[in-house]
Amino acid sequence: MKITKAAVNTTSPGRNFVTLKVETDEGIYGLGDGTLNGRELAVASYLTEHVIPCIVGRDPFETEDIWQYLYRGAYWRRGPVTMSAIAAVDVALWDIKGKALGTPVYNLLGGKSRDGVLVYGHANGKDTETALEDVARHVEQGFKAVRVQSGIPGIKTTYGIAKGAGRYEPAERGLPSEAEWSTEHYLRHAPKLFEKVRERFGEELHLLHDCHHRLTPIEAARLGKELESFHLFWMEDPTTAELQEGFKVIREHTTTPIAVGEVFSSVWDAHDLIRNQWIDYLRMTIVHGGGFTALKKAADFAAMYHVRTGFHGATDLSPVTMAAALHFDTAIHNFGIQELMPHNEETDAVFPHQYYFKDGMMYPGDGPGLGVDLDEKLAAKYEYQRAYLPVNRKLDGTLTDW
Ligand code: CS2
Ligand code: MG
Repeated sequence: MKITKAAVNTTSPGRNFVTLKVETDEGIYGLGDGTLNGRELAVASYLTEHVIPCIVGRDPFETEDIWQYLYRGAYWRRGPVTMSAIAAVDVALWDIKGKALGTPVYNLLGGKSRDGVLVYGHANGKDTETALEDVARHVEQGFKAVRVQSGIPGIKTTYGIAKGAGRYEPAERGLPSEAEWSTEHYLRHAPKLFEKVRERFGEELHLLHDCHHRLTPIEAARLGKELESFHLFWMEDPTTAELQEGFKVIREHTTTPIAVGEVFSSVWDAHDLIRNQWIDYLRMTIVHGGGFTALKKAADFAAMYHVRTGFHGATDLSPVTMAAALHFDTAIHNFGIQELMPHNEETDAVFPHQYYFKDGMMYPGDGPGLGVDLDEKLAAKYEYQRAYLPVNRKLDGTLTDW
C-alpha cells in the first residue's frame, strides 16, 4: 500500500479545526487532527509545506519509521506545532491501518482492557450556587465524575466559566480578550466551593478541579492541603510546569492527586514529574503529544511509576482526537480518566463518528479504524476565522498565566 495524496482541511463549525486526510493507492484514507487552539494555521502550514511532500509514496503501515523520520528528520525537535503536525500524520496512518486490517484501532494497541471509558464533564457557574446547579445537571445526565469551576467573588472574569447560557469555549474570534486574576480571592474561595459540593452531592461523585497553571508551588500546596478533606479525583495544572521540580514542593505538603500535561508535547516535558512520582495523572493527549506512536511510549513509561492517563478532551480537540483518545483509553492498562467537553451540533455533523456516551462512560465504537469521518462538503461551509485564547492580568495589571 502507498500514500498517494495528503491534504489539510481547515474548517470552523463554531471554532477552528485542522484535519489531515491521507489517501492511499488502495482507496483507503485516514484522518488525523492537527488542531492547536489559537495557532491553527501554523500547524496547517507545517503539514502542507514541510511534511506532506515527505510522506507521499511511503507505506502507511510503517508508522514507527515515519514517526521517527518526521521527529528526528526535522532536526528542530518538539514543541506543540511540530508535534501536532506529526500527530496528525501518525493518527491518520493508524486509522488507515485499522481500516485495511478491518479492525478498530484499539485492537492494534493491545485490544480491550475495559469496556467503557470513564469520562468527566465540566460543571461551571458564575457563582457557587449556579455551579452546584450545573453539577446536578451532570449527575442527572449520568456523569460519575465532574470538574467544578466557578466565578470568584471579587474578580470580574475567570477561567472555565461559560458566558451566558452557552457552553464554555475559550477561543474568541478577534484579538485576545483580557481576563483578570487574583490568587488571594481564588484561594479564599476554592475550598468553600468544594465544601458546598461535597455537602450537596456526598462523597461518591468524583470531583476534579483545574487551577489552570495560575499558582506558585507553595500556593498550590496550600490549596491541595485545604482540599484534602474533599478527596478530589485530581487538582489539575496547579502550577506552570516548565520547572518540573516545582511539583516536588506541592507533593511534600499534600496528598491531593495532581494532573498535568495538556500543554506538553513530549514525554520529556514530564520525565522528572513521572520518575519522581510528583504527579498522578498525565494529561498530554494524542493530538499535541505526537500521536499514538508517541503516547504509547509515554503511557508505558508512566505506568512504571504508578502514573495514569487523564487525557485532555476540550472542545478545541476535534472529534478525530476524541475518537483516537477513546481507542487509546480502551486499550492501555494505566488508564485514569478521559475529559469530555461535548462538541456543538455543527461540529458533530462535520465529523460524523461512532463514539457515544452512556451512563458516565464513553465507547469508541467497534468499526474498523478510528470510526470518525470528515464531511468535506459541510466543512467547506464553515470558513476558518482567526481566534485567540484570552490573556490574563493580575489586578495590578501584571501579565500572568491564563
Ligand atoms: C482546559 C482547557 O479542558 C481543560 O482542562 O485546560 O479548556 C484549555 O483551557 C483549552 O483546551 C485551551 O485551548
Ligand atoms: Mg486544563
